[in-house]
Amino acid sequence: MSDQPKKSKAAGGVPAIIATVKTLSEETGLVRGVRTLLKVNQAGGVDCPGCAWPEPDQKRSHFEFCENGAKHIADEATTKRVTPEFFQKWSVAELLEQSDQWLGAQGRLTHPMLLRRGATHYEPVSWDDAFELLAAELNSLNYPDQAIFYTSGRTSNEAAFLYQLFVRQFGTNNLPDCSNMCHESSGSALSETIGVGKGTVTLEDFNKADAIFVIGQNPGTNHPRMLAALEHAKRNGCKLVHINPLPEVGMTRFKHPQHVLGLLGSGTALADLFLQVRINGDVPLLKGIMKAVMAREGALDRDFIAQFTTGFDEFASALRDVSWTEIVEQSGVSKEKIEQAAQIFVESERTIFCWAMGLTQHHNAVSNIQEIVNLMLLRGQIGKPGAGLCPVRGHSNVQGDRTVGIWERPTAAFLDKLGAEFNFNPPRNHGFDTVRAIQAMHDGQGKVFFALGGNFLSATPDTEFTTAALRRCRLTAHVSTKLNRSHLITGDRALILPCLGRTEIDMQATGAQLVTTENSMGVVQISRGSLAPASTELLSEPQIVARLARATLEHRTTVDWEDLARDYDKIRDAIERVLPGFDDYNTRVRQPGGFYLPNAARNRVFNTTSGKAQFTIHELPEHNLRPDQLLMMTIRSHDQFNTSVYSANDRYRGISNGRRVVFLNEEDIAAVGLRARQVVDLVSHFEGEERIARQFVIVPYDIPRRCAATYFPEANVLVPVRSVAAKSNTPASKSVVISIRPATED
Ligand SMILES: Nc1nc2c(c(=O)[nH]1)N[C@H]1C(S)=C(S)[C@@H](COP(=O)(O)OP(=O)(O)OC[C@H]3O[C@@H](n4cnc5c(=O)[nH]c(N)nc54)[C@H](O)[C@@H]3O)O[C@H]1N2
Ligand SMILES: Nc1nc2c(c(=O)[nH]1)N[C@H]1C(S)=C(S)[C@@H](COP(=O)(O)OP(=O)(O)OC[C@H]3O[C@@H](n4cnc5c(=O)[nH]c(N)nc54)[C@H](O)[C@@H]3O)O[C@H]1N2
Ligand SMILES: [Mo]
Repeated sequence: MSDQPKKSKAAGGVPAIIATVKTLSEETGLVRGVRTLLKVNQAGGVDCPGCAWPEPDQKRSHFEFCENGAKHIADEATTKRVTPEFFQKWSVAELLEQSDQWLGAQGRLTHPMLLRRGATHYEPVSWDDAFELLAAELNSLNYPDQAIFYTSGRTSNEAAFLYQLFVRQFGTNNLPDCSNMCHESSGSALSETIGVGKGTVTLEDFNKADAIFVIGQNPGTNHPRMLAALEHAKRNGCKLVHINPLPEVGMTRFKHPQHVLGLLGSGTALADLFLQVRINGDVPLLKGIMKAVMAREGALDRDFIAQFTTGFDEFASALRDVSWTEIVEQSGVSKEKIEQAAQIFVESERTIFCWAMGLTQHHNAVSNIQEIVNLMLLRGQIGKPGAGLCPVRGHSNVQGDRTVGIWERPTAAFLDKLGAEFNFNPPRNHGFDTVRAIQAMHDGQGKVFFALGGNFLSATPDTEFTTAALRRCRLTAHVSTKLNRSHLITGDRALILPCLGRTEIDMQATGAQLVTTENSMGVVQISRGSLAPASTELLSEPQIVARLARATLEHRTTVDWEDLARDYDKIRDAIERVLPGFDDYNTRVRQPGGFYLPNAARNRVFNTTSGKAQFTIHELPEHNLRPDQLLMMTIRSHDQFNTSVYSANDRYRGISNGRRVVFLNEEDIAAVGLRARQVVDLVSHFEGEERIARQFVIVPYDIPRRCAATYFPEANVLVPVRSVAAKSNTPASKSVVISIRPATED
């Protein structure tokens, strides 16, 4: 224990408040900062650009934000600027030497910039010339599928809908998005088993639940407002179970920042039971819980199983064949603890299961989630108040983007409606997802890469492979708010197209516009910025898409792009005509709190192939680690938003001034003959290939044997592009096989 870092005792509380005020005052000047924050997540205000956790339908506290939401807002509302002079001073090669943190800290992008073929520096370019250049490159392709159009999940419904319309009028379904690396596994798992690719609970259900399981998720850092919902549930007598390789601080101790004055105690111990599962030990663990549940008299909801499900008998018989020895050995959790979890599950009439990246980024990620579905079906815990499935989404509008058509595998029904509304024939072939897009660029099939937000290079796996892929493109173009590494690893030519952020006033010819987003629980709501734009040159995302579409498609298009981009109400009218559930979109979204999209599974209507909820059978995962190998997960620190790194600290885990760290169990450190704080190289192993990440510092930590943790994106070089989840094709960035060597210079 002695060598382990000193962790923070409680998440939230006074240190969180101090950190909030500090971040905001440093970045934006205190007055502008607080004014922005007071509008965050208020009805009609700005939707926090951080996570997708919902706001209460009624009774919003005046502070519906969190320490980390404040950092994300400050990151966007900063008063620092990246101007043409900045690019004149710094060559691309010099910028590449800088850290992600440094790049992000330079401020907001102010002007469209062009990197010419062979040039060392970006130079300013007019918007018209930028669109002309893009149009010329796109129109010179042999066929539309040579272009790739990526989206990150901050894009509004309006921008996303226009974007997919443009891309499909251009002639391709190559619409990879960050979701492919995020909750795609949840979507695949749930569509197959319950007929809807989304969760089935609302925030109100959290107030009614008797038990909430949080598995493979670190809400204290990534969804801090969720802790308030958990604390509230707990006060109502709800039991909380936390399943994670790490004892994440938010789940073990939490102080509600809004109760700051009453905060002299040590905070609430949120989790009643903590199961310290091994990395990727969840399938065996869930099978264990199900075995224990099945063994308890009267535990099954036989009526529900008979009326609403199919496949139970085969499922039950396969489960009987799995032994407790395998379960305990592979999950790393004792039978006694598994029995305790089963007891909580059986005693609860209303249970919610929450999960995030700890389950979705493994080879068998879809199995992980389908085992949760199996467990919940056993007791009819889907489609009733206080119970259900809750994949906790990441980016604030990643769910909405998918709803309005950002998908490389669109349904025929959607394409039919889109084609009918805009009088064209959308392409029917499925397009590239993120991993296939990287491979296509690498082998020369993808030639133009366009990104609406995000940081493709740093977010994707196999950094060196992806670098080579992007460098083979003729043109790479990014619509962005902040400078990032994807602007520096470019095709023959590159464009940076700076856009408005969500906190800013979006003024168009018909007046100030609002945009809409869909949160993790299917609520569509307004977001309206209130700050003056970071530069007068910025365009809104819908404007950028509309002008790109006009320049590229000219008179080949059936869409009045200018009309849509000058009045977003008209975009919403079109969405309403194309998609179910958006009736009276413009009216209903303006009501306080917005509106819920319909969700059949919530009403026990299961639109699967059989018309019933499906039990499924899954094998135990196999790892076959060599004695010197470990299974590594890549996770987020408390001071980053995905690839935007705010500082090198991770307060809740006791880390300061370093991100190139590898968390290891003390016994493993000794077993491989290394010591705490030693500098090492990490080597990943996949199908005979090795990848190396150099100069990581060993941190002894409370983590199961044979497991390791590093930070994303520093460790992405180790994640092989071909190492993906079955069905969802999501990179298995939480199941990386590594070995560790004393550091060498390269
Ligand atoms: N502040 C902040 N907020 C964010 C983000 C951010 O970067 N910063 N990112 C946003 C986005 S896009 C997303 S998707 C979400 C991500 O939210 P999370 O999914 O919470 O993010 P990760 O840090 O990837 O954490 C995964 C958690 O799963 C655990 N875990 C890893 N492997 C396993 C496993 O095999 N089994 C189990 N049971 N647990 C495992 C890890 O220990 C960790 O606690 O957060 C969103 N919100
Ligand atoms: N190894 C590993 N890899 C991972 C993960 C992991 O856990 N481990 N997690 C994966 C997950 S869950 C996700 S979601 C992806 C994230 O992948 P991305 O969404 O591609 O990455 P972000 O870091 O969120 O993107 C940050 C950039 O978005 C731009 N930006 C910010 N706001 C706006 C805006 O309003 N408009 C526009 N146009 N641009 C904006 C800024 O320029 C900023 O630099 O990474 C994935 N990669
Ligand atoms: Mo995500």
